[in-house]
Amino acid sequence: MLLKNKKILISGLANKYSIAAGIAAAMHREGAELAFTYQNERLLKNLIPIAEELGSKILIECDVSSDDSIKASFKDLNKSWDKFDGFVHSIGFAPADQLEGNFVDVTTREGFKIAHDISSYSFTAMAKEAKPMLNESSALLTLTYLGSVQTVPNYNVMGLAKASLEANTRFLAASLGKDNIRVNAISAGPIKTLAASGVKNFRKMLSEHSKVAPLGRTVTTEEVGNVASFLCSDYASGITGEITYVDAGFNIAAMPLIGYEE
Ligand code: NAD
Ligand code: 0WE
Repeated sequence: MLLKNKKILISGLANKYSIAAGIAAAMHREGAELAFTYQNERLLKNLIPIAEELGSKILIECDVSSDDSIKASFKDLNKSWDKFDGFVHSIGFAPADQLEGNFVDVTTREGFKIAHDISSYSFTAMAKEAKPMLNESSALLTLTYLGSVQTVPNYNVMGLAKASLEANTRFLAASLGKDNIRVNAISAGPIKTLAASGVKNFRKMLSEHSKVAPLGRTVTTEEVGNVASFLCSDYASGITGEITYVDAGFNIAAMPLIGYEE
């Protein structure tokens, strides 16, 4: 039981395919007490039965595009939890028109602003509001993607936002270290979630991934959840500011082995 006696807030659970759902299930299995935020009423419908199964009755609306909404959600959480032990930030967004076509042609000032606001600044904003309620030896976690450090077709301005999110992870780790609050990120391989479902040629990306990755396959939300549980547990007490890849090894391979075996 990695997370016994830990209270952890989970954001970004849109449906059962969400990475946040795999993380919540693993954390529940490891003994954590959970609370959830959801973006809007529409997504609450999917969340209710999942939270119920994971023994949580704390469901709070939080639209990270609004400071007022973020503030109100932590005030709301405070009614249930006096103190807690960390949160998972599993939120990313860019307008759909930013994620298709040639980077320099499709990227706009407004698209850039929204991608960075929702996908990176929101992590800082949540840490700011959570800080007064966080116990000693808390842990914060976010989800990033390889597009932060290498180009990926169509990922475009989301790659820049993820680069910002990874720097955000390091600056938050430096900032909160004196309070013994750790801050880490998981860089997950591609997974067919709601956010991925609108993406052109995503199936092709999954099959390319399986060809290159040393493990010869993609990863599951459960595998991401297991690493998330470890990073938020006291077993990871010496790890902060780190980007941990959960991608079946894809990021270390320059090309597939296929055709070069003896
Ligand atoms: P998902 O669609 O299940 O989750 C994305 C979540 O972001 C949703 O729950 C949505 O409600 C939330 N969100 C968007 N705008 C918001 C706002 N203004 N306020 C509050 N919440 C908002 O997809 P996912 O793939 O599980 O994505 C979770 C995280 O994992 C994202 O940061 C994504 O970039 C990252 N990630 C995904 C993959 C992948 O291939 N699916 C790979 C690596 C990293
Ligand atoms: O971070 C992500 C998802 C990012 C995402 C996806 C969407 C689609 C719907 C952010 N905003 C939106 N906005 C929408 O309107 N991933 C890592 C998954 C992903 O998305 C891609 C990928 C991969 C991988 C987009 C293009 C290319 C590759």
